[in-house]
Amino acid sequence: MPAIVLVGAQWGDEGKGKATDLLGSRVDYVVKFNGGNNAGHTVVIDGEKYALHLLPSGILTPGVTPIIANGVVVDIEVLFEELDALISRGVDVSRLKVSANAHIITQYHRTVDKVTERFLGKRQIGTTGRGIGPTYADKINRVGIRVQDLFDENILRQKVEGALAQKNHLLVKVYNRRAISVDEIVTDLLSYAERLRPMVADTALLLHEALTAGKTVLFEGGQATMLDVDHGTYPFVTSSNATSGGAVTGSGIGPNRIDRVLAVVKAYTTRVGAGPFPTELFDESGEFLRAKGFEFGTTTGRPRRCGWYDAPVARYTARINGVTDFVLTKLDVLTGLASIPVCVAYSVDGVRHDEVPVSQSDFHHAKPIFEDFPGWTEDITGARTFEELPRNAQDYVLALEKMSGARISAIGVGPGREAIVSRH
Ligand code: 2SA
Ligand code: GDP
Ligand code: MG
Repeated sequence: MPAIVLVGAQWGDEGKGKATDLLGSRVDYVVKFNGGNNAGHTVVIDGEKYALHLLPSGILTPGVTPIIANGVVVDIEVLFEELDALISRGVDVSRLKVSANAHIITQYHRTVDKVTERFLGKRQIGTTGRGIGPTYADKINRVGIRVQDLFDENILRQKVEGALAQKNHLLVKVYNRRAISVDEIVTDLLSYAERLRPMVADTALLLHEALTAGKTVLFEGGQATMLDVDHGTYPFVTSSNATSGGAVTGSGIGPNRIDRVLAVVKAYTTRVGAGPFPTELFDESGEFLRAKGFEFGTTTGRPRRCGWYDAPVARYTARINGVTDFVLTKLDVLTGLASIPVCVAYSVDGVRHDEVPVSQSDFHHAKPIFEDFPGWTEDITGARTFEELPRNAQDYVLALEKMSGARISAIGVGPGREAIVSRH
């Protein structure tokens, strides 16, 4: 399997970090192709917990070359902080490559992210406040700063001037904030240039050469399908393409290079931030999932909204991404429930919808139609084969597989690296 894309199937935090880490020993390159330090991936190795934001999870696997590709937005200060934290824990980070075409998150992007959210009031997106949206907006508006700009002070200054002309107008006139100085930004960015220089590469060329040489490359999606700017619950989305298509534009490989598309899906659903979420629970079942699944944001610590599994969302994900396999995570969290509801379709104003409705207003008003499955009480964290799972857990997995449109090839039964059931 030379090129594998791994994406989130729901609204994020499905356990992509752990899935990537698991595949790590079988791959040569791990590529982050979208998003930035809004991501939060937790990987537990031998009881030690690693929380990664900007760096690809593959950085934890010895021998793997981690790549931050062109589709990523990079906060360089955060990049160095994360690298230093890993270095101090003995992780070899020397292979990391960063695309010369990746866009840079600056102080003004973070400021604009926060003031915009405040300004939106009740219509807030609930962003992570890391400057992600404003940096992608500048990219599309053609006033972004790219990694390669750090190595030419004249160009950098011109670009920062261009970007700040608009930003300062907005900050001063609309948001009543102080103007940001060009010098301040240029000096800050230049201070990172020398340390960054050896990591900077033409990563599209590097990946082309790697794939041509038969190397295995894993493209690790940040956020998830329902947060994708085109296919998610717009405007309650992130500002990048978190779906498998993003792996192509976000890294510079051709679509025909992709062999497998894995989607990581939780055995229930969570969401951070605002936006529609039909199966959301507001009762003690939601509390149960939050407490037992430890559903708090890795980046911001925010409590995650929790709900039951949504099969139409999984089917939508299978279709939009061309999913070949699902990795089902956190099945262990459901242990102890007498019965487990699964959303099989929606009712919108009394009309049944078997698929995710294209109209956002319909999705906002969608009421889940549930089917109940019997639960189990046995501890499943030690199971390593499908047969070792209790019958009701097996039946739950098989039912999800049937409804979700692709094979479930692996099942997470605990946070640790080893807590996985493979189905070949
Ligand atoms: P942004 O900051 O512009 O990308 O926010 C836009 C929306 O995207 C959601 N979003 C996320 N949802 C789940 N997990 C994310 N990463 C962190 C984690 C989140 C955290 O892994 O736990 O720590 O809070 C993530 N990143 C962005 C966000 O909630 C907005 O709805
Ligand atoms: P990501 O953003 O998709 O990488 O996911 P996060 O790391 O933000 O959130 C997933 C959380 O679930 C992490 O704390 C993982 O350690 C944990 N996790 C992953 N797989 C499993 C599993 O199968 N069972 C349990 N109990 N926890 C898991
Ligand atoms: Mg996460």
